[in-house]
Formats: sequence, structure tokens, C-alpha cells
Amino acid sequence: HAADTYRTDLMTITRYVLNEQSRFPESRGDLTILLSHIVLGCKFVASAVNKAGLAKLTGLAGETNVQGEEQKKLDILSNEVFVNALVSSGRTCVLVSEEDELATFVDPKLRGKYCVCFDPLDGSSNIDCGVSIGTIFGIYMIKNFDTVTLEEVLLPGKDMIAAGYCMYGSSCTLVLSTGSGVNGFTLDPSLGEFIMTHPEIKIPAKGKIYSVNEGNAKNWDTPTAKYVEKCKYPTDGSSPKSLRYIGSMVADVHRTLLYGGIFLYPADKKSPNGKLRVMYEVFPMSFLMEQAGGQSFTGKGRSLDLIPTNIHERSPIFLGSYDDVEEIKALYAEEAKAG
Ligand code: P6P
Repeated sequence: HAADTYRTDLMTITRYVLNEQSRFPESRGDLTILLSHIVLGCKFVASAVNKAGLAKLTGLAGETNVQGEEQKKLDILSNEVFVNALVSSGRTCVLVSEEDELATFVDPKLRGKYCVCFDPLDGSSNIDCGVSIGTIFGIYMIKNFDTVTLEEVLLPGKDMIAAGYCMYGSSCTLVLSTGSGVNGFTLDPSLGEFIMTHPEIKIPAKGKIYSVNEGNAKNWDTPTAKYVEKCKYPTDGSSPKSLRYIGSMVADVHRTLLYGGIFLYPADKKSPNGKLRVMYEVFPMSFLMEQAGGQSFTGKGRSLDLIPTNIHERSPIFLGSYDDVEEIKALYAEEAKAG
């Protein structure tokens, strides 16, 4: 009977968002329409990523993005698909993309009240070897969307009203929060629909995994070095943590969300602000972690309290299980006290 229920009463992502939005009488369905366009972009990228090896889409496109990294064709394709889907939704006013140096201000005739910050294909350096990659997005509501200026979208992450990521791996999984918990949906290619498979995701309070690029160890600051040491050589009699590092943020964060543990991309002497970008990596993933009962810390404070000064700003990030992040916060607090 359960199997029949599944087949005949599908909780698609669209139905979920509609249900959520029906809780707000003033809602006109704009967020539902916006999210359906983001879902379209994810379906397109999922299909392109799955065919990448065959369609030779993984070759270098020769151009470089604002981060000075070689752009792969899939990067460009994905960015174009998302920009077109978001603009044509008629629900956006400003777009901030990892692939575009400048923010995109939508034609006033086509504007809506949302600003979407996104990395269309994060982890794309991993495409050639088949490692999971993903799209990350965060959404702000902009009241004065007709006259909005760039300064007005440099908002703290806590002002986001929704965030999510889509991971293109062995299956295509979209994890979303519109502010009341986190839910996961898996693409059923035979239906072309994202079906709810992970209701109400909660991250374990403590985990057994730490996730960091140990290759940067010689450049770490003291609190990070001390914390990683504790993971490897615990002094409280507990067992050492396992190291799992994929090098693709969406994959590392997805595992952290489901299994618990901590993901770190600390500052180091080479990159004093770390590597990950505030508006379309740190904020969306921190939003999701808090909604799932975890937390996210920059080394100085709560990640979502950060106010970016430019759209490609970077920040160190420590996110995951609540208790694990508390431990590294204590080490940074110790260092701050020691002055
Ligand atoms: P590193 C991928 O390029 C990315 O932006 C994130 O997806 C990932 O978490 C990080 O960089 C990996 O960086 O320096 O460890 O290779």
C-alpha cells in the first residue's frame, strides 16, 4: 500500500513550496514561480552534467572567470541557463553570479522582488574526474526593486528568505529551505520531477567527521591548527575523527548535513579571507545549516551576521554540527582573549 501511496500522491518540490507559501496569506506565489525556474535550471544542468563526458562539454572554454580560474564550458552553459531562467521568471531584480564580475540588473519591465545569489556550477574543477558538483543559491527579498542599487543587495546572510543547493552526483538531489526547516528532493528522471526523499533534515548535534584540505595545514592559524590536532589526537579519551574531503563544497556540505561533523575552509597566510565566497557559498550553506539545527562560524562571528562589502567577497567558514562548531569557536575565543 505504501508503494501505491508513493506512486499516486507525489510530494513534488513544487507542491511542497506551494504548501509552504499557502501559510502566508499575503503571498502571491512569486517565490513559488521563482523556485520553479531555479528547478528548471537544475534539471538542465543535471542533464548536461550527466552527458558532459559524452558531449565533450568538459573541455576548457579558454575564458577565465572573475576568480582567475579557467572556465569550463559547463560553467558558461550553466550560468547562461540560470541567468535566462531567472530573468524570464519575471520575479527577479538583481542577480549575483560567481561567473559574472558584475551583478546583473534585470530590465525594469521584467523585474520582480527577488535578488538571487548563485554559483551555477560550484566545484567545476572536479567535472573531468566525475566527482559530484553542484549549484548553490540564496534568495533575498528586495522591497524597492524598481530602484534597487548594488549597495542595497550587500545584505547580511540572515536577511535571506530561502537558500538551497542541487548536487549532481550518483543521483540529483536538491536540498532547500524557505525558512521553516530543510527538505531534500531527488530528481526522478522518468518523471522529470524532484520528489521529496529527505523530509525535515536535521544535522546530528555532534559528528565523527572533519572535512578540511589538510594540504593547507602549514598556513593555518593557531585555533584551526589546534582544532584539527584535537580531531586527530583527542585528549578526552574519545576516538579520533575521520577525515573526509571531496574538494567540492556541495558534496562536502551534503555529507556533513546528513552524517554530521564539521566542514572547514579556514583563513590561511595565503588567503587571509579564506577561499569560499560569502554571497553564494557561505551564506546559502550557513542558512541551511542553521535551519537544520547546526551552525556556521567565520572565525570571528556568526556567518549569517556578516555584511559583505563586495559581491565576490570571501570569508573563512566553519560549519556543521552544533557541538563541533562550538569547540572551534571556543578556540578562537581563547586566542582573542590571549590578544
Ligand atoms: P581546495 C571548488 O573549487 C571550491 O570552490 C569548493 O567547491 C570547494 O569546497 C573548495 O573550492 C575546494 O578548495 O583549495 O581545497 O581545492
